[in-house]
Amino acid sequence: MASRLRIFNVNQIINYVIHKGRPKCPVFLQPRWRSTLNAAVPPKTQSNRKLLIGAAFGAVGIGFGLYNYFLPSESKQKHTAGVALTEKVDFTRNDNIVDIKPSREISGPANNIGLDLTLYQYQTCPFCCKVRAFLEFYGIPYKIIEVNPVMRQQLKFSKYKKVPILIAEDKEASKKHQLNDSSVIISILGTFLQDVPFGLDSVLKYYVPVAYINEEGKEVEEIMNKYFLMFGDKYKESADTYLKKERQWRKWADSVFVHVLSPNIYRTYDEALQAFNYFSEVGEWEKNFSAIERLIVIYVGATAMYFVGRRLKKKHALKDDVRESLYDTCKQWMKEIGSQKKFMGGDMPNLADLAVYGMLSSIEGCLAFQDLLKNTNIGPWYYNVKEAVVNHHGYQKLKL
Ligand SMILES: N[C@@H](CCC(=O)N[C@@H](CS)C(=O)NCC(=O)O)C(=O)O
Repeated sequence: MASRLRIFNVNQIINYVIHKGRPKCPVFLQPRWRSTLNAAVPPKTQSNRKLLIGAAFGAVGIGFGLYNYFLPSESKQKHTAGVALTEKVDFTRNDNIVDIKPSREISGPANNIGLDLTLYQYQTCPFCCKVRAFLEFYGIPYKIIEVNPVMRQQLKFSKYKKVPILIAEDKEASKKHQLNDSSVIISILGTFLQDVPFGLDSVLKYYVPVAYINEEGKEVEEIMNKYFLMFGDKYKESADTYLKKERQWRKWADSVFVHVLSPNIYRTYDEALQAFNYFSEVGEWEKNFSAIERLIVIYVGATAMYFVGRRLKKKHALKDDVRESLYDTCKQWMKEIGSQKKFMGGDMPNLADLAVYGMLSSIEGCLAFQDLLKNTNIGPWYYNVKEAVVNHHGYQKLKL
């Protein structure tokens, strides 16, 4: 399954090279929060791009400069104290989406849910892998638009500039909804699949983003119940503990688990290079970049990420040997499942299983993954989830 990876921080590297480097992936790098409430960043010109590629060569020699570049500039974009809550009506509707030829189409048995889905993604982004695991598990057909991480022209229609983005076209209502953020996408679709006739419009009303100024004085926008499935009157109190645990571990995947991946795949310079060559292969960079761009991204990327990986190790207080932290985190996950159950969800993977599996699948081709299989007992669980995903076991659960 060589197809799973282009990765997280590749985007920062590429953006450093091409766009004078704004940190882009909050998972692996501390972000400078870019408000989704404000206008999009203006596109850069081709000549800028070439100049910057030239400049990037210099960056190879000054790896530390690059490393420093990724350091957050917390002082920027501060607001005065105070909290502003806003609610938006029809907030997901986007009529600016341009029809682009999909990179590929994924088929599945759940083809009668009344939605036409298009996933904007990077093949090896762990958040995108997570959404794909969910869709595949339920056998939901969808189209993929592979975003070019250099130019990102496919995201021009959107103010939100991260992936994954899912465009859900409600065929009956002829409306296109833009769903941002992997966990939000999964919760919305998860709720929708409980009761398809209820309609997507009705489900969206439960996931209203609020904009507010956080304690650091920054403007942020959030969907407060992003880990919740909204069951309405189908809610059974007996399921309370189970659901709470599912939510908790989905959140753990986003806020803990994902952070051990990056320092592990960039642990040494050789590993970083191996990872980047792997991303290049599975992300088909030969198609997306010129030969020189590809080499820059691989070598600048590997160099930079080696240093970034060290910084992230510190930031997330990982052990001196980061493999140990990877093993510990996975052991913690396996301990939570226990020896009696096949999955956290019991006989079937639940959303937490899918989240952890999806993210882990993003490093399947890296040395760190091989080491993980050798040093922990996560392998059987991982391949069981994979089997359930690939064979759309979730489809049986749907009442369509
Ligand atoms: N919380 C978001 C995080 C998404 C995210 O950080 N995506 C990164 C890729 S791993 C991204 O698109 N960064 C912007 C960029 O590369 O331009 C989610 O769960 O979807």
